[in-house]
Amino acid sequence: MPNALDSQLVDTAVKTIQMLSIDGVEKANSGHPGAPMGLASIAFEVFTHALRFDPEQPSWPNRDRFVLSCGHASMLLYSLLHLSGYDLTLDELRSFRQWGSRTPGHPEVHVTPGVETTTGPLGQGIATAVGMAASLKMLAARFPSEPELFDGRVIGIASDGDMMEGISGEASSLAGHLGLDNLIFFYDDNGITIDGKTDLAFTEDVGKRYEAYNWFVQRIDGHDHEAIRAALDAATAEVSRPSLIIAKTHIGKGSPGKQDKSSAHGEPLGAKESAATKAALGWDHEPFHVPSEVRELFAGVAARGKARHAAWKQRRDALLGRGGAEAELYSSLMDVIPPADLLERLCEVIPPGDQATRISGGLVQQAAAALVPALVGGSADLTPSNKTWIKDAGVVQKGAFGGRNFHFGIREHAMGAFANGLALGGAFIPYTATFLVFSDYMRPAIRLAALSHIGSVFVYTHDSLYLGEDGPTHQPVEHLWALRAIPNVHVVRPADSLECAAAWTLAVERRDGPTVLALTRQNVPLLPRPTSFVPRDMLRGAYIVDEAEGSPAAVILATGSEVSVAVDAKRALGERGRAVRVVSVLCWEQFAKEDAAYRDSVLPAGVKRASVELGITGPWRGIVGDGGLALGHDGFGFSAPWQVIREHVGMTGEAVAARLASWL
Ligand SMILES: Cc1ncc(C[n+]2csc(CCOP(=O)(O)OP(=O)(O)O)c2C)c(N)n1
Repeated sequence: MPNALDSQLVDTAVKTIQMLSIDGVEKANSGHPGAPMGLASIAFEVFTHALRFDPEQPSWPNRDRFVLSCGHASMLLYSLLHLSGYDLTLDELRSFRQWGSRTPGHPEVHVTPGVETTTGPLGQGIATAVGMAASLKMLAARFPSEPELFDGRVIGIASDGDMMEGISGEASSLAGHLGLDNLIFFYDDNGITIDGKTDLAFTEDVGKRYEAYNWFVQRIDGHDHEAIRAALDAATAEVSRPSLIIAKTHIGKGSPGKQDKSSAHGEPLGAKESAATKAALGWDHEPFHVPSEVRELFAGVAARGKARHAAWKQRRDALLGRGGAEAELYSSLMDVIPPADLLERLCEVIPPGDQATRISGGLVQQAAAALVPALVGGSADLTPSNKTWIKDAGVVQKGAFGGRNFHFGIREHAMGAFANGLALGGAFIPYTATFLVFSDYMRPAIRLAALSHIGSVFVYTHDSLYLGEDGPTHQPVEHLWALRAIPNVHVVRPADSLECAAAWTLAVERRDGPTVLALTRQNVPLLPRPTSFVPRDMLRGAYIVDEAEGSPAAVILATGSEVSVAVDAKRALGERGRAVRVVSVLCWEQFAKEDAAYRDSVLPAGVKRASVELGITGPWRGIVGDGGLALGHDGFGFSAPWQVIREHVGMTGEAVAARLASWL
């Protein structure tokens, strides 16, 4: 750790951070100045005293990660990234919240160098940070010959809002259980939220709660630099527990009219208050001024980081130079390149005959895990139902991070964010698992994965009313479309075992956004395929699984368990002299990205369309168009054996054929 700096210089640096934040918000005439003003001292100490980073190479795998969970304080982060030497100019700070800038309203990981994760929806940041911390521990465990290769930490700041959100509790409980001592969070205990004082709604003892989670809890004055540094040092020295540093701070610190008021939270100070603040703090400079001594100070920090990075590279090169299993593993984790013939290899393991896609999916996943060491994950206490356990690969647990399986407990929301953190760690392809209906419990994390281009894989079994006796509380109806409605999410619903091989291929190969796998509880038949069938067509998202004999009177689009129903209906229609084509829609989003010629060849213009999917029909109507037919189920489900439900919802081959025949 560096020695304490000259206090005058520290004071100037802290004011610089505060002023940049005020100026950015003022210029944008929008944003949140209060938290950055109150957090400037903490952020300064984090970046200059604790954090190990190389601003010129922000993706150094063993960098310490900084996570601003209260993303609304984004100007704080942008100010620090600029001062620290990241590729973020003063002009970018001047363009805060403007079109095309690298300084959007809330931090976005794929937009700004140095931003580690997208934050703004409160609670997500700290939960994602837990996954990041675990990923570093898991990397360390994989390279025992170089114990310091992955000793990076995750340091973050969370606000009252973060602490109130349930996801932070789920994730922090998991972090404490796992003993993630490389995770250090400040809690900005300023007692203020938008509506007023926190005690309007929040009176618990957060510290005691975190102690109960098995965190090391310290309490400090968040404007006392010595105390901040001491707390960071103690947190760093702590082994076996994550750290929470509860820092009492003043929102809007230094503003004569707004300090400690909720009015400091979400609106610019305004010209008058801004001038009053600068006068009160003795800051007599143009907006966006950075004193040269502050630049120098941060340049020194950057130089230290660069040197650390260089030393780390030597260690890494030594590991690679030795060759052998660790070197090989390093490359396969850092450079995830799935085998070019992944689909073909996965097709080899599919079971013969009828099978539930959750079971075939599990078998295929085993094979994928053997080929791709980066694949790690777990279930929210439904492992035996989800079939997602990686055999002979061990479990990740406190003090033993070499495994590949997680027990997430019944914490779906945190599980989703944790997976995103694992993916952002840069070395793993994470998957999670639960029932499809509970995707609702993790939807915000899925949305952030999509927005942030994170390749998490979300496995959902029990994907329809056919889960049966558990009834409507457990039966997804709107969920497939609710997930498809999130931009950049790929929803993959395989129809049979062979399509499970395609599903996992799509999921593993897709690294720029999340993939949802929807798998059945009940058996589905292995579909017969024509000799002309090209397995790689499955990867195009939709393909002709059963061609019409003669010119088709209609194309039937079906997904998952309804594809075999559509095939049966096609046969029944054929007996009545009506020729239809059956298209399996494995992943509509993938199909939409295929070239127009392919799409037209599968779904020719001018041919009538019908859809068959056991869920809400509304969105399908846009696809089948005027005059089209959408068969599904618009309502909640039923508690009964699945075969009984199937009869009642009219999803047998005969019933579907009858409805298609009258429509045709
Ligand atoms: C999930 C979620 N709900 C609501 C909001 C809107 N929001 C932004 S900040 C905030 C609360 C602000 O209080 P606090 O977290 O204490 O931040 P501070 O006032 O200290 O800046 C709210 C409700 C949000 N960003 N995320």
